[in-house]
Amino acid sequence: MPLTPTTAIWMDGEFVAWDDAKVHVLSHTMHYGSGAFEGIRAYKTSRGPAIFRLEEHIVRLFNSAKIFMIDIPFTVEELMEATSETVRRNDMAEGCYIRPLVYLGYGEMGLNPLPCPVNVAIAVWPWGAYLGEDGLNHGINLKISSWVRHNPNSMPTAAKGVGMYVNSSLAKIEAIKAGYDEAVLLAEDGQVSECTGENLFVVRNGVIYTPDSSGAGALEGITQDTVTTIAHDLGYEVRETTLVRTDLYTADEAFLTGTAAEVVPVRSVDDRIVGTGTPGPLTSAIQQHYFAAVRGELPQYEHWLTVV
Ligand code: PPE
Repeated sequence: MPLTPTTAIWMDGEFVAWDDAKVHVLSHTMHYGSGAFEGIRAYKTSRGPAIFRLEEHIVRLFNSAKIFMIDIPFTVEELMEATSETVRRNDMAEGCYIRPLVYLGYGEMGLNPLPCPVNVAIAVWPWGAYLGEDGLNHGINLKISSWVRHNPNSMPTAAKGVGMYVNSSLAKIEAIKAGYDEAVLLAEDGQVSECTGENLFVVRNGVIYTPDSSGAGALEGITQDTVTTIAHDLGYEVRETTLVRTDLYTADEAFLTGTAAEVVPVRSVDDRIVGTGTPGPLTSAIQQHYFAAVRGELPQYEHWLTVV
């Protein structure tokens, strides 16, 4: 998806014009991949643009950095304020995607990241349906990847680490080249983990299941948590469990969740049509409530919004 530039990017406490937001080619993260990032969305609400679950995202950024022993030279409060300020400064009245990035900058080479300068940037841009409008409305086609999700002892799967996404990109390439929309990654033991940038849910006999975050190396998704809360509030049972690939083939419904992707129905997995091949009733109800929640239309979820 081509990027639509906005006006200013926050870099280490100052706003820099979009075209001038550059780093040196010898920045450490460019070579070795240590770094952490977040993906957040702001939505248009009746009270102006509001950032969805800002604090949870910034706290996860700090936890990711901690795992990599990167000391962020700002506080959680400072980065929350900087994020709000970036949305305000760029006039994102219609909402936007927000990308905070913690990276190791210029000045040191070699594998020891500890002496490196730590830089932080926050950029915003308008981003439509991540997996396409058609996918959002009618469902997407998934392929189980031949690439295996990280083992938690080779990569810290609880972290949203920059270099870790090479695994996701390889799986994405494979799926797209084979004519699918998105890949499902399995753990080494065959457990369903997640998609390249989304968590997975399946529905069977009215019960909703999602892989538990500890088992299969999936990121603990904030949208996964949002959707679990919404599903409970709608009276549905949600169980964290172990899933294998055939659970996806035979599910009544399946859907993906992520900040960028939002809530996306699954049409098929490895060419097996899921359910009727159209978004199922639970998927549709949850998707509808998710969009109402992020747009500030449901008072019970107001506490998740930070109006900028
Ligand atoms: N798993 C992975 C691997 C992942 O990257 C994401 C977010 C999720 C699950 C869902 O997490 P959450 O956003 O907290 O519900 N993926 C981000 C990156 C997208 C990108 O292309 O970059 C996102 O959705 O912002």
